[in-house]
Amino acid sequence: MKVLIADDSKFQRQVLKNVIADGGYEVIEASTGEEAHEVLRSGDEIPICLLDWQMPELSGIDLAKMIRSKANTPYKYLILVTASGTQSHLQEGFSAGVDDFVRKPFDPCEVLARVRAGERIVKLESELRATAAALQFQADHDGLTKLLNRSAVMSGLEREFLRARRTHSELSIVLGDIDHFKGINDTYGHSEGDRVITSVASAIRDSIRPYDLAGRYGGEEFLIVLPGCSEIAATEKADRLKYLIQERNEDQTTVTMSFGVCDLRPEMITIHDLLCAADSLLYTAKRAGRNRVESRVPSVKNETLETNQRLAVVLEWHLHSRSESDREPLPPY
Ligand code: GH3
Ligand code: MG
Ligand code: MG
Repeated sequence: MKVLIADDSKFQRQVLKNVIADGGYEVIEASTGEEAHEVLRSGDEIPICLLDWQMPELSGIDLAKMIRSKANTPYKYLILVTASGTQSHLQEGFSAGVDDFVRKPFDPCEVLARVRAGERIVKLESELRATAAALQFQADHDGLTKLLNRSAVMSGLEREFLRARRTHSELSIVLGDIDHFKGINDTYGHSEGDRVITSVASAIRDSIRPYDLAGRYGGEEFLIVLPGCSEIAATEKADRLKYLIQERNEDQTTVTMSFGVCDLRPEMITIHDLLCAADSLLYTAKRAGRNRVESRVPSVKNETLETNQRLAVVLEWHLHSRSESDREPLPPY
């Protein structure tokens, strides 16, 4: 474990360094408060700091206040090294965020004992952080697929919905449902059903960008939230995903999926308006025979007409109708 010693006296630094290095710690030295601040700012993970109270410009107390002002960082155990041990000095140190004191002239065994006490606290804090992170992951994620669970993906959608409305940016969602999944369970068993769900989830995870969100919306239904993504791009993404899912399962089971894709429109007031629109397009895909993507933009890859020509028509329609609140239907093929 690393220990920072910040002291402007070379002699004091050397004495402290000998004691602490002999205790099995890796010592990092700083000869001024500024240098110590720079070392800590550089991102080097140093959990224990011995700070000399009296340093020109940036004192140990100033450093302690700066360290404590940073929220959401791993805990640093701060030991103030001081020649004075008056009640008011101790109070000032503790209220600046210091954990412990070492008085000069110091006893080497006592210094080491106080550093070891710090190590225990830092380790406990780090275990606590790891446990909290694991619990948070469990609370937000689905146990089978490790995608976001329904409530977490809905919260994410709510956040992106509000952001997109406020910044007038694009937002699309993809609602996907595995076709005839009950048949897969009935024919091959529940564990094969679980494997299919997991493989769909991993295809989704591999298809999205780090800032996109994907969650298990229901048993075999998935919601993908695509911030900054147009309906055309989202439709193409769903198309690619549809093929990827088939490809990844073709050696085991025939798996197809149907998708409803929808973007945020001005008339949509809540996320439920957006979800309803995507759900109704998903329903259209199911009724139209499944294994397809439905949006208000036709799925380019599914069509047999000359793709480029059709894409030009779709693009023109899309650009033209974005300025109108009520969209015209797409020109027929
Ligand atoms: P459709 O094409 O219309 O979507 O038909 P479907 O059979 O996929 O849809 P339906 O809603 O009739 O059946 C979904 C089934 O998914 C029913 C449920 O038992 C099963 N299911 C839900 N969650 C899980 C799960 O975690 N594991 C497994 N193996 N099956 C699940
Ligand atoms: Mg289904
Ligand atoms: Mg379903």
